[in-house]
Amino acid sequence: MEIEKLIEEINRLKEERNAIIMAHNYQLPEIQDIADFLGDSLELARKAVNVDADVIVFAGVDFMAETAKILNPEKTVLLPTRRATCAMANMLTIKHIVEAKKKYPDAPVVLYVNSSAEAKAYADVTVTSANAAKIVGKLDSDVVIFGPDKNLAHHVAKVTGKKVIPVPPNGHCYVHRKFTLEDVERARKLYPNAKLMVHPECEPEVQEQADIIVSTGGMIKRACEHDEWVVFTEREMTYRLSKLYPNKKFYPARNDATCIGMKAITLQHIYESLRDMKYQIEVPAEIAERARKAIERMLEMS
Ligand code: 5XR
Ligand code: SF4
Repeated sequence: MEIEKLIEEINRLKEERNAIIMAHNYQLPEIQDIADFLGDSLELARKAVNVDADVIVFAGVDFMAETAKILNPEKTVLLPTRRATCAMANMLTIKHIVEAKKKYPDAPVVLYVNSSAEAKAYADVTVTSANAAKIVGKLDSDVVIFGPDKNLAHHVAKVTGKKVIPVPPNGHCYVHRKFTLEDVERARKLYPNAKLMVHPECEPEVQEQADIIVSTGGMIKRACEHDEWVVFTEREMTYRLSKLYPNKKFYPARNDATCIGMKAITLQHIYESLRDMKYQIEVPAEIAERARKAIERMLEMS
């Protein structure tokens, strides 16, 4: 189908199904352009609670769609393709958590929202990059089990002074791990007036060079502070920022920092997803209930 026709069909099906499209900031430009809401996973999941729709097409990766489903159990949540998955979330297995728990039975389990629903069911509390240090600081324990992002674990340990046990031992995001000090140097040479906004999933040595360390939601909030930025996160974030702030300049720190799971979704998938009502995200009730408790605890504590 031609692109105009595809968009027309998507809009027609959206009305027919009483559906809305939510898209993460890393989605392809053409998908960002048709989305009803854009944001990071938590903003989207929270937004989903307040919308009057029966169906949510979630253009993002599986753990984000699961979080939306957990917070909106009565709505139908569709993931446009099963290939939209997060390599970092997939690194953490229940076995990692159970084994760490055996070694440190009194340590609370703190999980980054970038984790599966099943893993969240084993967590005492979930965190985002923005509130991780604050929440760990508040917990009544000097040792915490933390996963799956080792870089975020490192940041939390540094800020709180607590002992942080990373699960798995080397969890990371391959997209954010691409950024190196050479990218920082090149950015400074090419764009001497720009400031650096760096995602906390980047390596600690890159984070140390940042002007601000922020999630994608934080990048949007804080871009107003300067006119020119080099952006150390998934490439499409610069599309999102440029659309929001047409008078500012945003440069991707690397053009090859793209997330395969995010990029697996196309307009064609979104159309088929609405046409065939696929792929429906289901979280078993018992897991959903436990995961929801960990998420709600985060919302209370942050
Ligand atoms: O998970 C990602 O790759 C992106 C992100 C974000 O900044 O948007 O980290 N996901 C968020 O849901 C995590 C929030 O701290
Ligand atoms: Fe997961 Fe990294 Fe992709 Fe985010 S960018 S969805 S953390 S693999």
